[in-house]
Amino acid sequence: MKIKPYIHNESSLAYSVGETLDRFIKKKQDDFTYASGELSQLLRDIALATKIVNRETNRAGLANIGGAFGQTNVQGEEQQKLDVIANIRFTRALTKGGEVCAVVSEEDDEVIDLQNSSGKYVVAIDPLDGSSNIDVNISIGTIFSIYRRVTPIGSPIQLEDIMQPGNKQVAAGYVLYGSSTMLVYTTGCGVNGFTYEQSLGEFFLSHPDMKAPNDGKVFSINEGGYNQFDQGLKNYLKVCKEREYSARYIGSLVADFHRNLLKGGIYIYPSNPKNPNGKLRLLYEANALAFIAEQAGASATDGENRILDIQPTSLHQRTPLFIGSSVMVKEAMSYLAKEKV
Ligand code: P6P
Repeated sequence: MKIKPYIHNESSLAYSVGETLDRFIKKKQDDFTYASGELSQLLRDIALATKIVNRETNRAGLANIGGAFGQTNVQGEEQQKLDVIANIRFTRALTKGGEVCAVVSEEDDEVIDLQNSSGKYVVAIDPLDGSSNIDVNISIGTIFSIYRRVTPIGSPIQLEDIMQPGNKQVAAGYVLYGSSTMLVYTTGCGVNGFTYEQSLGEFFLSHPDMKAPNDGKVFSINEGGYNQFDQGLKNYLKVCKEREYSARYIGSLVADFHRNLLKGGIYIYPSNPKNPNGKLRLLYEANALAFIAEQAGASATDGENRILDIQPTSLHQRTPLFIGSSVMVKEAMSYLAKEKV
């Protein structure tokens, strides 16, 4: 019997399709000797739900699942049908996956106890951020944070399992349903981006080891609220305009964040009289993107404090958000600080 070694060759006849998300997760798990595979399984569960939500967002207009659901969520925001669908898809996938004991969702007033006290993880998620953009075909996103529960496995979940600062995240990610669908995540060892190949139903590694430019020339803020901005913020925006930076604001956090992460820039959602703590939510928006930002060499603050160090005090608490290239975030904070002295 003849045996010959397989020799991988990049034949133009059969080009390599690249590394799938599944293989990447498995390979990274092998890097952690203590890893038992539950986090890997949880990431795969999220990826599965993402594929289903991707399919439904792509055909919303055709399947009569666009438009308003007819109720408001705990935020007082009008729920879109896809908000509700996405929330069901992710919660169901996390329940069936068996690795999660509790979910905090933008779409649910209370903590969702998955009745799985053996689950090691807690997930905080915005199932579909920017969903008001669905009907006008603008990019939307999913944002998620993963924490290890702090109370004993097998015991009922406690509030302390949920109210953890962002610096306790074991993983975080976002999905951008845009011109292509991308999943970007970190487990604390850098940031990697995967692009969804619809025809194969797989995510493939397309953006290995993502690093944000230290500085940038793009600022993302809704200047409709300019008159209510703090003077320090007005002073910073004045400098951006004097330098002829580009104003880019999509109205979809994940899309603005992703562009700034790749190209350099800062996204700002400040506090204002209508939203004294800003609009964005700490547990399932700011923390996840802040973890990813810092892992990619960028920064995230509330204008004064590092987002990841904020101790949550309520489930749906909001926070001002200054996130993106570290030089830009630092300079913006310096202008805010000058006005406070
Ligand atoms: P505004 C979407 O509702 C969202 O949470 C983010 O995705 C987006 O950046 C922001 O709010 C838009 O808010 O007040 O500018 O319309």
